[in-house]
Amino acid sequence: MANNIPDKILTKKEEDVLSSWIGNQCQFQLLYKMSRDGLSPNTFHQLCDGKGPTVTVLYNTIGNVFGGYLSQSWNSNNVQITDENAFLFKLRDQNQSYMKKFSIRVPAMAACGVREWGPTFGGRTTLGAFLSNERNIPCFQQVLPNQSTQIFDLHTFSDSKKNFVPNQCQQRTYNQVVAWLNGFALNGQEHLGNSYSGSSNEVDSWDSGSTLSGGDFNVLDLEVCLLKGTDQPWREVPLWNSQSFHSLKDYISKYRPLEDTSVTNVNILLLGQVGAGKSSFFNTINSIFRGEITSRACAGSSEHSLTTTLRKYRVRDPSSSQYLNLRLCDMRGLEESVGVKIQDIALLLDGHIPQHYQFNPASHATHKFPGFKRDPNLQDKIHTLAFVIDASTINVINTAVEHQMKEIQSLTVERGIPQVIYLTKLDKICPDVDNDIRNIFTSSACKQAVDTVADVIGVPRSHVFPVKNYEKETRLHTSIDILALSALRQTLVFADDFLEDQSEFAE
Ligand SMILES: Nc1nc2c(ncn2[C@@H]2O[C@H](COP(=O)(O)OP(=O)(O)OP(=O)(O)O)[C@@H](O)[C@H]2O)c(=O)[nH]1
Ligand SMILES: [Mg+2]
Repeated sequence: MANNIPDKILTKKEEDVLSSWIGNQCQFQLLYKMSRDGLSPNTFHQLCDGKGPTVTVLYNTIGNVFGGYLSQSWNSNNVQITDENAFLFKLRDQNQSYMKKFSIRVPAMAACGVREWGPTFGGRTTLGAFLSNERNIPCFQQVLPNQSTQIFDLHTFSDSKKNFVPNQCQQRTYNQVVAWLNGFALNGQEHLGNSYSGSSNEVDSWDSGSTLSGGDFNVLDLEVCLLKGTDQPWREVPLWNSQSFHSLKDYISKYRPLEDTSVTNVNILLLGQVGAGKSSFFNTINSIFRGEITSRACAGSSEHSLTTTLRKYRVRDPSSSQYLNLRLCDMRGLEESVGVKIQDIALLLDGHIPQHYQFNPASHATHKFPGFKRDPNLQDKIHTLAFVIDASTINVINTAVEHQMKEIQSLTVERGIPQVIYLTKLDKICPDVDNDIRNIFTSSACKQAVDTVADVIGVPRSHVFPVKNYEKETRLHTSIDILALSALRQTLVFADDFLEDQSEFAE
């Protein structure tokens, strides 16, 4: 075995990858290092309990580097640790870079805080009963009575004579210990695919037989690092995995407007300043369902609004060969001089304005316009208003446009139409978000933008949805999809609220 073992297991690049998976740029502060502190559950708990979010990293003799992240503190209370953000990872396989993340599937069984065990990820529902029934037996015998009991995704070690614990570990140099021991023979076990996904987020296929350790529990070192600078997210962070993506997409595919009404599709009006990203939002949703980047709605930058007519876009879901039960209504952007007549907005909200209506800054629509609906019904109305706002310009928003938005808001309030805000271009205000969209919920710049826009428009912060439209990307990204679908899902919930109100009103 080589003697030139590096002092620190993780490279800077690997720390950065872990930070991006965690969703925040973190500093790694060493709490426990087996080659320095000895192989002892007691010492591990003394140094790590109650400290905050940590990563545990193992470095085995065949060159695999793997471990787990826990956003909750370790403890010694003999309880399961619940953690929605936890994940397992492999960073190197036989010394080759192999960066894969395995997300949590059962947050209630993310980890075990047991005095006699080292870091242990995963668990079993009967753990509490198991421990209390067998209180007199040393813990390792309880959980490892025979190795066929497959319970933990990653159990590192427990208090056991089976562990080779070097008594004079601290007095020896690191390389001496390594050379002498050929690694610490841990009595841990690994069964990836129980509380944690057995396949990496980066691929959808099941990595059958995939392991973190490659079957080798002889480790050259095991480190537990405290993560500093992990700001608390300002909103609940979604699980950025394909499971969340599919459940959001399924919800929207299967969505049917409230049954009590005659409405078959809900109309969501995309309204906002020129260039805010209205057409791009439709393109983003359309791309997600089509499975590739599409650009049906013309999007781009121009002095005046690129979109000049009303388009009530349908979105086709190729997986069911049907259209979604919603229409995304894209319209001309608000601007100081040319703009849209406020009367047109009122007529649009009430369902009078037909598809392809050309907004005319000089005059508003009348019944003389072809297709003008004299007696619109509930199906023709707008059921939710989505203000699309460019986060990079909210502090310099034109006062005339702000005034128009206030007027439009009064019109929607009078009619009881729910309002949401799609806050776009957050990638332009925060480099961390530009780097990785999953940083959005820990970015203070994004939080500030959400607070400001909620204040300026006058809607609750929970109605403001950060989104990132497809613009420079050439392929779909799960995290971008999750943001856009989350915003659309909640919009549909609000549209149903409106329909429910309307049907009660009609009784
Ligand atoms: N960086 C970034 N650019 C975006 C985002 N959304 C839209 N864009 C870009 O902003 C520009 C304007 O987007 P559009 O979708 O055309 O905006 P619009 O609101 O439809 O504009 P008008 O139809 O002209 O009123 C385009 O160049 C888009 O690529 C986003 O989330 N991030
Ligand atoms: Mg447009």
